[in-house]
Amino acid sequence: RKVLLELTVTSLFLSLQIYAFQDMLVAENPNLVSKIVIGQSYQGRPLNVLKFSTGGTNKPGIWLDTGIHSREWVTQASGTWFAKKIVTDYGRDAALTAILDKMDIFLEIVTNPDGYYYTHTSNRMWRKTRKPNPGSSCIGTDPNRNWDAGFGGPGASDSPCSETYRGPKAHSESEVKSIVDFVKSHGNLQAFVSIHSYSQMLLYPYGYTRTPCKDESELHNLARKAITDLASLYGTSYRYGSIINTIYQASGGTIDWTYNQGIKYSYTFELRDTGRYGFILPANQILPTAKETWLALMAIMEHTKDN
Ligand code: ING
Ligand code: ZN
Repeated sequence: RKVLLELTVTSLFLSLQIYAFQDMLVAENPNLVSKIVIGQSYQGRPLNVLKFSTGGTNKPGIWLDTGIHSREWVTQASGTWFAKKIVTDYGRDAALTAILDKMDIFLEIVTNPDGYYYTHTSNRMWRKTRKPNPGSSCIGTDPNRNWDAGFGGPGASDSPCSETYRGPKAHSESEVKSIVDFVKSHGNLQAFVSIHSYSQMLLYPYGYTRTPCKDESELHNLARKAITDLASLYGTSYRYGSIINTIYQASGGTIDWTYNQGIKYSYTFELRDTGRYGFILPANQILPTAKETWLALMAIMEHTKDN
């Protein structure tokens, strides 16, 4: 019991450290990093977005989010590593410097903070938000079925007890609506990358329909380049393709909505592994996962800059 309590305290401390880390990064790099609070979670936690910008107004933007599903812990850890990588490489790595000279990068690391807290305190396998559902004892909505893209269609559930519950209506979850409002008010995002685990896949729209998206061939070729770069580091093998053809049909997904908003380079990653450890990926795989994923992200960001 004492060991369990200590583990809980330690991991809670580590999750709070992500907030402290973000503020420290801003304090240490005021000319490059700022923090935007785009809203608050159902339980009142801030929805923080790190903005990496070298100045200028309404530059084109690249969005990255991790942890929209709370149990996918390697994603929040990788997001934290990406933040540090950006400030380390700016001014040193020519490719990242060129990207940041032309575009701003937005990074939401803890996209589902109530769920993330819950995975540290009560149920390591929690996926959804933590908003109660009236008339049901089951809690939470799947924030990757809650977007207004094929909402309510096949590939999501209307049962509040399901892990893929779509919610009472599109954008009912403040964690989702806050991103929707941000995307609309920004108006110039050109890439949107939403990071999940696990399965080792790089996916593009659509998930709700078999109709290919109009940029399919470009997105397919860029995905191939990105996963080839990813594999160059440790040989990790990824599959790639549209959501519906590669993983399964899913309606109300994040990147189907962002793509339909006109953000051409809309992708979802499924990071390591392929199921041996699944969501409980050992900590010694965090750094290799973050480093290899960064190569794929760079491929997507460079292509976005040049197109
Ligand atoms: N997988 C995703 C899920 O939400 C996915 C797969 C990606 C669906 C993009 C729709 C859009 O089911 C995990 N592991 O969450
Ligand atoms: Zn997920």
